Amino acid sequence: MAGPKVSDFLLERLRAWGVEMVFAYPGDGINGLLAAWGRAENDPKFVQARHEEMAAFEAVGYAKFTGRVGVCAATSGPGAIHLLNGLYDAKLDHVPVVAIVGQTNRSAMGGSYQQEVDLLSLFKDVASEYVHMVTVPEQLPNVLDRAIRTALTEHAPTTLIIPADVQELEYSAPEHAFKMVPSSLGIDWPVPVPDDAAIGRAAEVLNAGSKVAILAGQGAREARAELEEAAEVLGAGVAKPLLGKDVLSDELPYVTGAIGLLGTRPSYELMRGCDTMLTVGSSFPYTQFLPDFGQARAVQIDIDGRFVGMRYPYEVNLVGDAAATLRALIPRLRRQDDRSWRETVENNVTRWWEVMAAEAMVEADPVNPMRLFHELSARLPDDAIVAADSGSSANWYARHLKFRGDMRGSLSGNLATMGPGVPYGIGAKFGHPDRLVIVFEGDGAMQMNGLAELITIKHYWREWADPRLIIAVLHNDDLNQVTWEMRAMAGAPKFTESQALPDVDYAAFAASLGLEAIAVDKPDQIGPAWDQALAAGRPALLDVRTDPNVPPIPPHATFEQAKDAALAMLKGDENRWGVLVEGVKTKAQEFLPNRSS
Ligand SMILES: Cc1ncc(C[n+]2csc(CCOP(=O)(O)OP(=O)(O)O)c2C)c(N)n1
Repeated sequence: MAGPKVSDFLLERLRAWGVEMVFAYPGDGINGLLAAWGRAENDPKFVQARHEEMAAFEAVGYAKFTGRVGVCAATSGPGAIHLLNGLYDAKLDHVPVVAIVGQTNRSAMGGSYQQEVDLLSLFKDVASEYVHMVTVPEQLPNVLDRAIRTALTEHAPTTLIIPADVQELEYSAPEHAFKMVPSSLGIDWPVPVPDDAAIGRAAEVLNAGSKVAILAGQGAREARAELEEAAEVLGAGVAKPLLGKDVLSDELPYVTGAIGLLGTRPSYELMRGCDTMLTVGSSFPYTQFLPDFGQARAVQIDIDGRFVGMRYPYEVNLVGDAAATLRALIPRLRRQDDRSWRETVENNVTRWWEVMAAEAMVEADPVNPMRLFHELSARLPDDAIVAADSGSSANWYARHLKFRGDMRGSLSGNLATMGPGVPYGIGAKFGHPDRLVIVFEGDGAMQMNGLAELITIKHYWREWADPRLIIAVLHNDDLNQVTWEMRAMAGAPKFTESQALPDVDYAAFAASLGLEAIAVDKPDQIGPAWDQALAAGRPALLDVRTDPNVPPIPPHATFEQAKDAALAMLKGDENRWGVLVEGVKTKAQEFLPNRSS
């Protein structure tokens, strides 16, 4: 009897690595693999997306929300090409994903054969950490194991190319022989900590300050207790870049929330006012939101030596595990007895949340998008998972959701691509079938990817222990983020041909798939709509008619940006009057009397 084929061994090896599912789409470049999947009784589980880009986003979402490696698979040529955007999302947000792709038979390679694309070149950039083609069976364990280990080590996408005919060869293991590369399973991690002298230099900088700001990114996720302790001792405030939104609870009075263009005013003020900065696990790129050069002395902690020392002139660059390095640092920190800076930060934060609540309740036509987020915030269970797409929803996600407990959240932080919202949600449900998952997405992103991927939800939701995956669509018939960016940055009016969207009945589409579908076009329907969706016992879509004239401009928008936006409107923006009214009403909330005092 013939032994297992290369494709059988590949699946066996994935199982041995603990891979439980592969997000994928078929094609004849991976027919051998599909046949093996049938023989393996679908273990690991083949999760069928509508499009390979969605399969890649699902793998990214799965990896982001579980911390495990995400695996996706696609056929040669067009299937492989479709994976790219999702894999770039993984690369830019530092997420471990392995892509397995087919290729034409070895005998046809180089012959401009049907669907033959130079995959090694195609994946060279996105999978720059590791991309290899398996051309003989003995290569397989090593190439697969290294693809997985490298993805986990470098927090990056890697790719494995297997020609169709190689998938069908009988597997033969590498021998104890010249030019053979054996391989073994598993990996155990070091916990790197900088040496004592470096910790001492960092402590000296931090102890010399009296107004300390901490910037805590996604690399600090496993260092929650240590961050809280360091912030307590130093009397610091903590700002969070978008991908670090779930690193520290927004209920802590000194956590200023998001930072950056989508960020909060207290984060902005924290960085404007500090004399010392400690960055942990973040390579937040927008220096204009950091202290001025020369204003603050700064220390950085990062696990990856390639990412320290840039973005700001740091005095001490510590390469180490966030939690372990903070644990080494904390005993060397002097408690800041003057708590006045901390009090200022806390007052700013208290005031900020009041402004957010007031802005959410400003009347709009028909629904203020901020209220959609605001009304969900208090209803979220402590272990909810939230994803947002790129678009105006990213602004409201950043500013209006108060994270606490074990909540997790993410979006396409660095690639900022449209379209990952729904597939991230699906990846999250496969990673955590027992947790509530919420996705916020614009109508443009729904038309781009989300609608098709609702079909994937219809296909699988009955397998999830808690079937609730709720998609909230910001239905404003506009590519609103672009409209606002053009107004604010370019001083240009809305260009209708580019930004106006054809109207679609999202609720009707969801209903046609058997999902709970709720249309909302009045503000007081929002709360009941969330309650209905949360109680539905099946996935739900909220089709919410949001007002495109509510400005997603940050509250600290510069005078120049405000002036450009005003000029844009004078140039004949079709939404001129609504925009001016909503902008003024929203902005006014900041200047109303302080209700906490
Ligand atoms: C793949 C991709 N194409 C284009 C863009 C540029 N872009 C960023 S946000 C946006 C508009 C999003 O519109 P929509 O999904 O309707 O959300 P809204 O801003 O209206 O809430 C566009 C076109 C992008 N980020 N990614």
